[in-house]
Amino acid sequence: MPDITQLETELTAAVAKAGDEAALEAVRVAALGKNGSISALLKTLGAMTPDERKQQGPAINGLKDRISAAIAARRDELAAAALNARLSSETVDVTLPARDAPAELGRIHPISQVIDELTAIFADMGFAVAEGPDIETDDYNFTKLNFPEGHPARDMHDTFYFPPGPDGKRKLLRTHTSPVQVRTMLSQKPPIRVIIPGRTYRSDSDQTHTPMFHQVEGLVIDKSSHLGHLKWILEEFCKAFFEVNHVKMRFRPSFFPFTEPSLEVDIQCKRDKNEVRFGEGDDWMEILGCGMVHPNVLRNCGLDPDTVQGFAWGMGIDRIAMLKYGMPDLRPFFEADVRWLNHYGFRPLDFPTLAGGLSA
Ligand code: 2U9
Repeated sequence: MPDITQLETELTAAVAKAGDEAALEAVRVAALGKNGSISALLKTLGAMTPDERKQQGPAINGLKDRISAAIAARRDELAAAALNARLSSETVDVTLPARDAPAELGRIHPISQVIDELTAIFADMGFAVAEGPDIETDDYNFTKLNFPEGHPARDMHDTFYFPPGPDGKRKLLRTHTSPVQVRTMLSQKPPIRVIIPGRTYRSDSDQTHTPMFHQVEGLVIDKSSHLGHLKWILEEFCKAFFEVNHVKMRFRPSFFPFTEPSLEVDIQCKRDKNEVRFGEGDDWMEILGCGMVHPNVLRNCGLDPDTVQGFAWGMGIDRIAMLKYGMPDLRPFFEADVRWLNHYGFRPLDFPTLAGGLSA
């Protein structure tokens, strides 16, 4: 007769020793599987006399039940231990400092920031923002703006032209945002107060010029808008943009085909080694051009110069961004270097407003 007590002791010890689910399964198969030790004992019952079976049957079945129960209990224990190990390895340390959300990690390009800043300033004065296509017709970019045929700006060396279309006419990449003002005058009735920030293109590339650059132009058309209004607007703009209380500006006569009279505007500044400061000093820096819209331009855009008049101005966004934020070189603006952007870029949720501060 097999020693049931001995087998039970061995199996119970093996169950207790099983350190993981796989080892426990091996013990179960060795005891209760088809060829297991308890299954072998059960098979002996068939060859026994009824008396022997009466005695051995309950003993062997009792062993089977107790070992099955021990295996089930050990399985629960192992599962609980595995869960506890996982829970303790995956604990979250709630005392760690919070990491920036993805929306906080990106940076706004200085050009976008400056466009947002000047939009906020001019919106406060009642200006709307107008937009137009980068690809323009010769008519809107030059002819309607009073550029004579053969004007140097129309030259292939200065302007990017497309190959002629089916009508034989060549489109071009706008060389200034002025065609948007033409479109505005053709589609809206005065009074008009718009600014047009946008990309412009000229065939020019050196340390201070890139083939694509940014301009902002402004246009006011009304019954009696005059240079006094223009001067006030530009002074208010410069004070707000450069965040200073006073600016001195100097208006010099100049020439543009689309304005008459035309003026170039300098702003008082102080040059300190590599730094330029506005609102102080004895130096001057040219920052924009402006003038009264030429009567020919008004006529070309469907307006009567005897009943309406207005003024316009234009300036380079890249240049005023460099001046305001002390960026010495123009080229990195267009190099998409994330290290430069991390240094000079702006936090996305600090949107510039006049009330909240432009660049704070
Ligand atoms: C219309 C009528 C008049 C826009 C003007 C300037 C003077 C000017 C330059 C500044 C630096 C361009 O970025 S820059 O190279 N612009 O000096 N722009 S008046 O006058 C207009 C525009 C459109 C219909």
